[in-house]
Amino acid sequence: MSSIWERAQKVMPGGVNSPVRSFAKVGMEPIFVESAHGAYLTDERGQKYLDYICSWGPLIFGHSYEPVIEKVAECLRKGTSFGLATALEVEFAELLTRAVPSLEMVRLVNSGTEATMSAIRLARGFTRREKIIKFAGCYHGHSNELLVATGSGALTFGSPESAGVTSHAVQDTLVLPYNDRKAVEKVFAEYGEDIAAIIVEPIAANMGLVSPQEGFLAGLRRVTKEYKALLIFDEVITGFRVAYGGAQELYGVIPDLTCLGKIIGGGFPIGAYGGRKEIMEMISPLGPVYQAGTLSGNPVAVTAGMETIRLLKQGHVYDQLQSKGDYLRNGLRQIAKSKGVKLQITGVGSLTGVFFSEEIVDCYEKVLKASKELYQNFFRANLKKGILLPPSPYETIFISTAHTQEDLDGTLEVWNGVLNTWK
Ligand code: HOZ
Repeated sequence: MSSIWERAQKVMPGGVNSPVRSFAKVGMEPIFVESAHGAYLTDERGQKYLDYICSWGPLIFGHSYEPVIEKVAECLRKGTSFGLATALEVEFAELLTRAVPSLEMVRLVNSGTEATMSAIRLARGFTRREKIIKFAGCYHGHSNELLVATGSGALTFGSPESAGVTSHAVQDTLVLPYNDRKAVEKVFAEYGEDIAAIIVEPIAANMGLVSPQEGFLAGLRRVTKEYKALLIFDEVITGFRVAYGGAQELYGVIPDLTCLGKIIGGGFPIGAYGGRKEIMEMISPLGPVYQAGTLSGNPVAVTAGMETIRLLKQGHVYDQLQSKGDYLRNGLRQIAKSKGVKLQITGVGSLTGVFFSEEIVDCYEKVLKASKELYQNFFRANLKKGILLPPSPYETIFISTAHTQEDLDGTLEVWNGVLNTWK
């Protein structure tokens, strides 16, 4: 009988259902997960790993979190999809609009890609303009117009511009360097009246982790207001991750539209976009911007998301995650310094980036200059010791509340050993 990996390659492109799950770039077979609990994954061979991928962000409380699972189990018995409205969705929309400063109204969809794609259409419909600005290295899902100079899997596999995307589809997408306010102002001075929106990850988390420089987000807010363009925050990763109200709460910059996903589904497929009422009322059935979905707002994802968000509101989750993140980053910084390894460690709260580079990494260009090969070595050495990092430097390391002090200390011990024999 052939191995799962052999079977997978015969029936799925690259043996996976999303490129980031492939370990091809690190010269390995993917991990086929059998089960996961808390901060740990077990693969089909029975090998256990401390997981720093956390499903790429949704699992802020770790895997199979009992309070969420219980609510979902209750919900399943009542039906899994109706294709009709529910009181549950209303309650969830109320919860989201109370939590995220920019949301007056919200529309649920099924993924982050759908959320960003729909927000762009809405911005164009509302402003009656066609051009959009995105930043190099930001990844907003895989819709045609946003698949330009992207990070994440597209960059890992060497296709930041995808085949199959027509030049027509991206002719109105202007790509600028992240953290470069001047470049934004210049483009607005030239095309300001034609620009519908800027879409940005307020903390870029798909090219490793790159934080916004002081004043960058506020600058985007100012220039979009001046030219009556919309500012869209893609908070699919940062929403409910870096603060209860997302990066917009953390930095005090309120966009016109916000895209959400990941955490708001509590481990189930979901997405959402929302913002000012006058903009959201452009969406069908109220307005002329069409967008729809059979499974949108399905009770299972909504139940898991609602319980997750309720639990996030209680307790001191964000303080806890911030200290865990700082502990890991500071620990690694000290280890690297003591061994003379040139590392840049970036991070906000439970999001961390590791770049093998001598210079500060604050934009796509510098991300590309950091050593991909050294990161890949680091990944492989960690995996051998049971620590699962993202298999690409163009992704982010995630911590959940399930990562214990013991887990973090164990990780630092491994990093100390790995960097001991470095060079
Ligand atoms: N944003 C996620 C990784 N950067 C997406 C996960 C995926 O592409 O499968």
